[in-house]
Amino acid sequence: MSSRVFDYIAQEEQRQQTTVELIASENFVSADVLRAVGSCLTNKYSEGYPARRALGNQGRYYGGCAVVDQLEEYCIARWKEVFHTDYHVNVQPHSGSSANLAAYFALLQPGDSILSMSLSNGAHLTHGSPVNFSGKLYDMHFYDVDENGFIDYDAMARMARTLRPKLILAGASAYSRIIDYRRFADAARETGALFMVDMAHVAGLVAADEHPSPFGLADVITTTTHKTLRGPRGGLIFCRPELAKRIDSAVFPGTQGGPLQHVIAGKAVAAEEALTPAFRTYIHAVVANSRAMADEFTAMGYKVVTGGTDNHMFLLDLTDTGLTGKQVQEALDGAGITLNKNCVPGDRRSPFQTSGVRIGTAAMTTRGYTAEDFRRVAHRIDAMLRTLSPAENAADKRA
Ligand code: DSN
Repeated sequence: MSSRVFDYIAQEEQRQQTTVELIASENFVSADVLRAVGSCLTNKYSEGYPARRALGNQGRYYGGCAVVDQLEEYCIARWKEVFHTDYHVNVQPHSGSSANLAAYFALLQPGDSILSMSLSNGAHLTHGSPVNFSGKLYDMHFYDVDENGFIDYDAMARMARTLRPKLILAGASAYSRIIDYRRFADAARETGALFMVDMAHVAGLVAADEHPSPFGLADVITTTTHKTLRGPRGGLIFCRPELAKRIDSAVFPGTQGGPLQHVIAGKAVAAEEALTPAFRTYIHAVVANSRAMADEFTAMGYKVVTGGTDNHMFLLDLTDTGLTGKQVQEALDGAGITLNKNCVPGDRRSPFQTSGVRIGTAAMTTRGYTAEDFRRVAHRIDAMLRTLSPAENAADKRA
């Protein structure tokens, strides 16, 4: 037995239990999710899919899959229920990035054009970063936010008309407002593009009806399961039934081998939990807490990007303070408050420094924090920021 490894786990458990966790993409799973992910299912190989004649798949490539076949079907059925959808569901992606890779692989050829949100203003690495497979394999074009930080839907639609992209992508890692999926769907329909949504950040809100749903509008929807959905680290893909075979083939054998049945079990538990009234209450509190904290910062004179939030997170724009996001992240780390630096719209500092920080309420709401607790943390952050001196020439530094 490796006491070293279990020491590290104990240390991390202690860190998680004693810090204020404000990273917008993190959460704390239930004991049942942990139990499923730590189960004997990790021992099982099950390349392929539970045999379904309707999809023309051949079943598994290994024996002994009778139980995991039922488990995977059960997981699929629960996620359909969570999102009230008859879209096809693939529960095998190992992560959100794997889900996006498979979705592109299913729908596009290398060199095809994608219209996606600009990376510096809130999109994810897999939405076309030049250092990511998405930016290397596809012809990426980016729509942006307006001067107030809101998605510029008119400009996006104009770009779609000019570019006629093969795919329009909606979704973000650092956008605090409702995303109007209908505007994207209209642009896609008008220009003959496929429409894909990466709802990783807001999936829990969609499940609890706190954010408009992309189902019925998008051709393909990807998500992670570990953010606001509060499940294990992993991905899911939903698609219109006519795309099912392409999506399944793109996941396996296209981009992955054996699925992680222990994680699929954790995803199934998370879906069961997302179906409970308690989950709706939780997500409602996440959004209310995010609003309360953003409003408290505004009241203290800070600039919140877009002036507020509709979801589980917001961006604090530190440009006027002269502080960098990196400086603030590091100082708060030392004070037991965990968040991450983030570019803000029009940021003149590098992504290594940034002029902002991203703050999320999903994890600490799970821990039982109320709006008053989040206001108190806002004041602790303010007190810490007052002790820092503005960085000089931070725009040029690489750290
Ligand atoms: N890296 C994640 C985030 O922090 O938003 C997205 O996958």
